[in-house]
Amino acid sequence: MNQQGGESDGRGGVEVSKDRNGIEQVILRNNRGASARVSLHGGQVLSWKTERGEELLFTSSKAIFNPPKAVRGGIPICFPQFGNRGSLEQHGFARNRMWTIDKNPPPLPNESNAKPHIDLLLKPSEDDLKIWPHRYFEFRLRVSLAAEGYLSIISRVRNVNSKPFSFSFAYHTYLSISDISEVRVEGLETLDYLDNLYQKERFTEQGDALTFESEVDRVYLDSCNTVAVLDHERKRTFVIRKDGLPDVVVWNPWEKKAKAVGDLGDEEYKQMLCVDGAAVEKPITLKPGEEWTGRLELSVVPST
Ligand code: TA6
Repeated sequence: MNQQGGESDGRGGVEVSKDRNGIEQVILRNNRGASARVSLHGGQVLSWKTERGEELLFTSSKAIFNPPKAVRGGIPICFPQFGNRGSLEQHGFARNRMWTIDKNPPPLPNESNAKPHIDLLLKPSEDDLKIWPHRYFEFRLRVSLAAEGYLSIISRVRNVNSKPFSFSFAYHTYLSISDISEVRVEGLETLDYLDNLYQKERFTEQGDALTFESEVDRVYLDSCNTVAVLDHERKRTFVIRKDGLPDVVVWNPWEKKAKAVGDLGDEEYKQMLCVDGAAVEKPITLKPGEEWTGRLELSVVPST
């Protein structure tokens, strides 16, 4: 068993390598052959595969793998700001920074170290403190892969010794789907949502599952902690479980917006859907010494 929970049979485990730009990335494998890949750039999960090697996350064919821009796909971390309301760049700076491997993280309660996992750490640079002053934070990220193949991401943000500060957050999760017309989302029925297409005006979702016929860019508020994304054609359902993340962002750019997004193929809106565990409407406030934990667990199950 190596220090990050690698398994003895040599197939499961943790491997540190570099991508084509020399950026370090970590590959997690479980004993059944499932895998996940995390880049130290942005702490971004870039891949999550089943034991049959099937990719479950979307990555644009036009993705740019050159820092500081975040790769279009996988699970970029939006921190300390979700969206473009605020003084920071869209979705904050964490996804555009180099993280480090945290070799001696504080213990995580209720989290087994036996699973292949990696711990990453982000602290504010001098430049970060210029654009987000007096916020001395430590952001610890744990990505792990369970024996059953589900992916777990745990964020811990601690106010080290600053005055109280607030932030918004999202795991910007690009799910790979067969076709946007074949997909529905369950678990958001009857919730209120802020609609980005109508200046974040508040609406209420009707009573049945969410399906897609045009651009959707919404923040569903105070959702329950489980949301399901059913892909009828692939006969599989993504199950998204979250904790510490009251909101759910749902985004599909549809045809017109997809053409306007330079690092997204014109037709690729059909193969992706973002369903993000998030904390947007009510930013999280931390007093000195306080720590927030946001957990996300993604699994995929067969469904008719
Ligand atoms: O709601 C998700 C969203 O804020 C959309 O408005 C769209 O901008 C998307 O994020 C992608 O943002 P990005 O900065 O990654 O291009």
